[in-house]
Amino acid sequence: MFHKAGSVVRFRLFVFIFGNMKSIVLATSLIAIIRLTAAQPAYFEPVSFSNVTITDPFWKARIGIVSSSTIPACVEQTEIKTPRIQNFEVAAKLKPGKFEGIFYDDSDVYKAIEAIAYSLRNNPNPELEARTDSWIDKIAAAQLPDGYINTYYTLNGLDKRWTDMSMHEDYNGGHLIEAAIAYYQTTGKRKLLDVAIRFADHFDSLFGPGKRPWVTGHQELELALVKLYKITGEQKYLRLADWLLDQRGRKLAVGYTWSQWRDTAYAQDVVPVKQQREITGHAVRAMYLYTGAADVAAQTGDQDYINAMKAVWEDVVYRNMYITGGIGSSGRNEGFSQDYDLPNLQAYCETCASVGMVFWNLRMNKLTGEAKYADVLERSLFNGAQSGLSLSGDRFFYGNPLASTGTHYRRAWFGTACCPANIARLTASVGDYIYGVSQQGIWVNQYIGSKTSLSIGRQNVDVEMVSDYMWNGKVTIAINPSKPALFALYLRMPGWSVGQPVPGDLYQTVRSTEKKPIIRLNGAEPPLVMDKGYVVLSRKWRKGDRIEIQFPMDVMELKANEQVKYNRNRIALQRGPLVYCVEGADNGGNAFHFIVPENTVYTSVQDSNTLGGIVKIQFTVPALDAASETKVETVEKTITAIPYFTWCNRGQNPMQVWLPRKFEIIRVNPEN
Ligand code: FUB
Ligand code: ZN
Repeated sequence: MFHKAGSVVRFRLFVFIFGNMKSIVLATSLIAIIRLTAAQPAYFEPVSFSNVTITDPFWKARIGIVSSSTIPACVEQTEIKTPRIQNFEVAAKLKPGKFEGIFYDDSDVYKAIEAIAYSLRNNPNPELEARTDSWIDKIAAAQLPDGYINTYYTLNGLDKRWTDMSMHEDYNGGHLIEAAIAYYQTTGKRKLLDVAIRFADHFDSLFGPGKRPWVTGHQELELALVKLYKITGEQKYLRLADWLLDQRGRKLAVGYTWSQWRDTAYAQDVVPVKQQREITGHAVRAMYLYTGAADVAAQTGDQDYINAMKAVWEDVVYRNMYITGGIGSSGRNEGFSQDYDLPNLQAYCETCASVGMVFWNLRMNKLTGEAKYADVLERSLFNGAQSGLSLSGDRFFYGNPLASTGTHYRRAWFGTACCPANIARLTASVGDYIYGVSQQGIWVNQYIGSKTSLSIGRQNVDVEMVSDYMWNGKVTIAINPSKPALFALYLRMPGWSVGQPVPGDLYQTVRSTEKKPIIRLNGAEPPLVMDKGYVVLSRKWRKGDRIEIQFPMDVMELKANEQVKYNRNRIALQRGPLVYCVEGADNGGNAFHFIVPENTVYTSVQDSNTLGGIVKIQFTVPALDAASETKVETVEKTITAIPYFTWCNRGQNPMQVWLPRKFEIIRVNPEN
């Protein structure tokens, strides 16, 4: 299986070999190049959102809200309410002034442009495009002749540039590259892409083998360079990404300072990436690092990266992930602390970290062909990440705790504003996560209603998925090849639908269902072959073939591993892919006044009038009679639970995900 970029590269290689076969030096470089392009180990290539039309009512509305509300909020904050664009104007000498804000603020401009690019593809908007063009003019004007671009250093002293790893010059540059590629792909305009290429070439001229050492202070450039390699076919960017990864943990980078966070575990810089087996430090840095490593591995086939990431992934999912798919429990380092240290009230769970989980798990899924990665992706996407964006689209969570006494609230913006544009770019491009394609067939990784048209070999296949998966577990997929064609359809069977919601033993079902997914092909139940968590339907497909799936939607009770002290004698509710919580707004202003005994009966209630239309879960259980938590006189009360991602859309409220079994632990402990 070869990627497009691989073909470009191979053509260049051909020209190179026959045009220049003169010296041993060239032959040596060729060996290095071949090593970087030979292996293409991915099981499938994800289908880009640009080839996927979302029809799913939930996700279509969500994408619409991003265009109509989130993007305007990002634009207003970026250009009008904060001096982020102004910094570029001042750096370009278009107006007088000084740098204002934080040294990584340029990245918010780039991330907003990336989100705008995806949004423009979903919802063309000439006015927004013109405004973005004007931003790009200012960015281009702020670039120095040598390709350097960073408004903080341009305005605060270029003599200090590239001396301090913690100052995000690399991170900002990575986001510039991602934005430039996205904008080019949507609009065909390459002004920003040329800025990004000049920046990458500038970086390449300074750092690399035989040049200066460097370790990215906030990983991001690695994954961006792989994207740049794919779009340009230029090997040097892939080599640079590989080299940057290889720099970590070697303490080679002498001659510059690390002004903040001298603790190298914070930046996953203790041991070389290929030897890493444990998750440490800052959660977003870690996610972007492993996403970049997976991207390099997908191009080079480097098994050492894959082995390292498999081990680190297990450390995340088996011991350090919240039931919501959120990660990074500690605000101290915005990241990981000890295994099983997963407090609820104090959970940090940055929105960007869940977004990063989605990025990384897609890569792991495609590298291994294993559904468990798409399971975790789904968990983070539907729960930990989506909770970061309000239903109105213009209010945001930075942290996503699993309990609140009512003090947590959604904000219009943040001083450090990484999360809003991150959740915007993820949501606008959610189509990236649905399908994969390989020579063998089509992979259905997420059950999000959509249409796409794929090529398998020389065969065109139209796919249409109608999905009520999220709320009622029902999915219909129509497969329409242009001519009858033999290939496999890989249907992910979500772990939650077959009794193992989360890989490993961090969370287990206390009460699940005996029911299994029901799959029908043209009305009959086909023989089912399972491979790595996928049902594989291999056959000659014909126009009009139709698959129907009904996933079991009984409410599941989950318990946490006993080592998670905060969740002892507590259960969490999950229905389909959604984790639920109890919020005061539905329960007389209280969320901490009841217990959930064993054998509680749950009823799922479709409610189109609440929170944009949800299925809520109701159950009648013993609750405290009075608001006073000292008076333990109980009555039966009907409690309503809502999907976790929808909480705090009706003002500040108490909320909890992990529900107590016993009255002794009913109070919320501030340490939790
Ligand atoms: O440092 C840039 C961004 O700010 C990180 O990704 C976030 O975690 C926040 O620290
Ligand atoms: Zn963030």
